[in-house]
Amino acid sequence: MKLTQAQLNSYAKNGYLVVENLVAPQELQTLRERIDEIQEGRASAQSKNFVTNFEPGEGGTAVAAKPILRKLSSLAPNDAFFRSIATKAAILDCVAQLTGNAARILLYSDQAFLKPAFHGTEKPLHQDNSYFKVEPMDGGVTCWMAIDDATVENGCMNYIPGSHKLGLVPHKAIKDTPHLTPEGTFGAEVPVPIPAGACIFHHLLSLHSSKANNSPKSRRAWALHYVNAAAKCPARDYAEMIPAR
Ligand SMILES: O=C(O)CCC(=O)C(=O)O
Repeated sequence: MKLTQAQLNSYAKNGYLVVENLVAPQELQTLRERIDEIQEGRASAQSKNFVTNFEPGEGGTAVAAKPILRKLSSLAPNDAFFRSIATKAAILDCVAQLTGNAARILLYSDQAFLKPAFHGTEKPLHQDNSYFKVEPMDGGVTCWMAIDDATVENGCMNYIPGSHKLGLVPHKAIKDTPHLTPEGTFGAEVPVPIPAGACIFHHLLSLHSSKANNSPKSRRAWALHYVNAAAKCPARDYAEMIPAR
């Protein structure tokens, strides 16, 4: 899949790019079923080494029926189906073109961000590279995949267009949370609603956030973090080299 010059220009200008129809309806259905299976602690899911984080106040250190799963990490290295989606040719094509057209790509982390109906706290404004420390910073990209329609009401992504040109801005830890956020004002956040099956590719320096889901609709998404093989990525969770296309 070849991105058009207009798409490449838009990514260079804004620091993010929406590409629709990258995941087929049947694949989306299986993604939803697999996430439900993990959330509900069914046997086949429990044997896998997925990393789970629960909503604050909901409690729980193991996958259980009641606690609200906020984040689920390391799906691709632990499950062949998730890996097959993370290595879809059309996605890798986009990653390669947005990170310098390297012959090989590294998938170094993946995180499903789950906001069930009426649940899901906000993810404060941040740049991904405040966590990942990839060098060079444009050698990597995040692919944020909508598993449900992501709308303003259920907590879609928000971006500050052009903020990837600011460089890495200092981030501070938010007390009693796992989150980092920068101090100061950086311009208006623009909501970017996308339909299920679409992905937003964002630069590791793009400032972005998502708001709480106060709606009756679920908002499940999967963030896939890639670098080209030449980039250094000290904070990676795992390393899976995959040929770029
Ligand atoms: O999905 C969300 O709510 C936040 C995701 C995010 O911040 C990211 O993918 O970097």
